[in-house]
Amino acid sequence: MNDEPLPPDHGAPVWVIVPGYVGGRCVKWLKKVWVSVKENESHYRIWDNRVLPSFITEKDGEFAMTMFNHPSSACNEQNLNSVIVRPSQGEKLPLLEARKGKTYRIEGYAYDGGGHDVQRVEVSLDGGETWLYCIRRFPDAPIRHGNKFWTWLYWHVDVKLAHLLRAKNISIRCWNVFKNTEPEHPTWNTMAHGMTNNCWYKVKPEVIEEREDGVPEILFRHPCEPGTGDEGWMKPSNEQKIVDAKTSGDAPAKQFTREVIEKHDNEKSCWIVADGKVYDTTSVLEWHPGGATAILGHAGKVHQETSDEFASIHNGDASQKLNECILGKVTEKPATFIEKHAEARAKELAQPSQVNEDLVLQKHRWVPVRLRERKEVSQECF
Ligand SMILES: Nc1nc2c(c(=O)[nH]1)N[C@H]1C(S)=C(S)[C@@H](COP(=O)(O)O)O[C@H]1N2
Ligand SMILES: [Mo]
Repeated sequence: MNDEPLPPDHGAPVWVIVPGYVGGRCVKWLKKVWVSVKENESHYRIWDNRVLPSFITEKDGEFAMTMFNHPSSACNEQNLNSVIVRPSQGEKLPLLEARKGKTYRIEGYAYDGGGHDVQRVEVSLDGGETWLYCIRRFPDAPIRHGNKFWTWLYWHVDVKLAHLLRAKNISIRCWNVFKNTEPEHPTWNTMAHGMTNNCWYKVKPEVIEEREDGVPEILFRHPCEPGTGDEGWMKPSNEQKIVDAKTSGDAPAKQFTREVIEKHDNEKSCWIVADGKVYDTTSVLEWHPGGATAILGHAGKVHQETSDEFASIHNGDASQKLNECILGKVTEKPATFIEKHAEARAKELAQPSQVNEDLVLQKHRWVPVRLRERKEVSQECF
C-alpha cells in the first residue's frame, strides 16, 4: 500500500481490491472466495453502502426492509466526483497580489467509478453561470491500462487573481463518458445524512482584515460535514489556529529571567513557559478542563516539557486562550537552558537502559507483545 508492505490494520496479508468499486466491496483479511447464485447477506452488504429514496427516513419498517435488500440500492461502482484542493482550507492571499496581474492555479482531483474516464472538468467563479475548461493530468501506467482509469486524475486551471478575488465562490464539476455531470445540490438520503452525494464542491472566499500591516487578505474556506452547526463552512483547523496563535499577537517586549519565573510556581501566581514565551495562567486554574494540577506541575518551570505537553494535548482554541495570558518572553539565558535541557532529555529517552520490560504502555517506545489467544466474537464475514 503506497509502496509499503500492507499493514495489518489495512488487511495484511491479503486485501482484495475491486478496482473502481466502493471501499465497502473491497475485502481485507480475506480467508475464502466462493461463487454463489445469491448475493452476500452479511450485515454491511445489506445495511451499509446503500442509497435509498428520500421518503425512507429510518432503517426499520417495511419499505426500508425492501429497499435495503433491493439490488437497485446497492453502491458498487464509485460515482462521479470532483474536489478542489487548492485554494486549500484556510489558505490566505493578500489582496495586493491581484494588482500585479498575477495568476493563480486552482487545482484538485476528479474520479469516476468502474474504470471510466472523466472526460471534462470545469470550474465556475460565478456560481455556475459560466464554466472554465480545466487541464486534466492522468496518472501514468500501470494504473491506467487500456481505456480503463482506476484512479483519480489531477486537474488545474490558471485564473487571473483579480478574477478570482471577485468570485462569488469557486465551484467544480466534471463530466463522465455518458456525458452526465454532477448535480449542483446534494440529495438527502437516510444513510449518514446522504451517501454518494457528489454535488459541486465549492470553496468560499472571504475578505478579512486582520493583518498587522493593514493589507486585507482573502481567506478561503472549504465546506464541512453536515450536522456540525458551522453553517456549512469549515472553521480553521486546529493546526492552523496553533500556527496563527504562535505567529500573531507577538509577545510583549518584556523579558523575564529564570529567577523571576521560578517564583511563580503556585496557585496564587502560576506562570508557565512555552515556546520561549511566558504566560500568567493563574486565572486558568479554576476552569482548566484538565484540572489545576496539570498546570501547576509546570508552574515556574523553565523546561521544554511544557511546550511539548501543551502541543500534544491541546487544540487551537487552547492556544488562543493561552495567548490571552501572555506576559512576555524569556531572556536569552533561559532560552538556551531550555534548548540544552531538551537535548539532554532526548538523549536520555533514547537510552535503552531505561526500559522497563514489564511495562507495555510506554510513552516513547513501541513494545512488542505476543498474541496468546484469539476468540471469535462474530461469525460475520464480508
Ligand atoms: N474485512 C473487512 N474488509 C473491509 C471492511 C470491513 O469492515 N471488513 N470495510 C471496507 C470499507 S467500507 C472500507 S472504506 C475499506 C477501508 O479501508 P482502510 O481501513 O484502509 O481505510 O475497507 C473495506 N474492507
Ligand atoms: Mo467505506
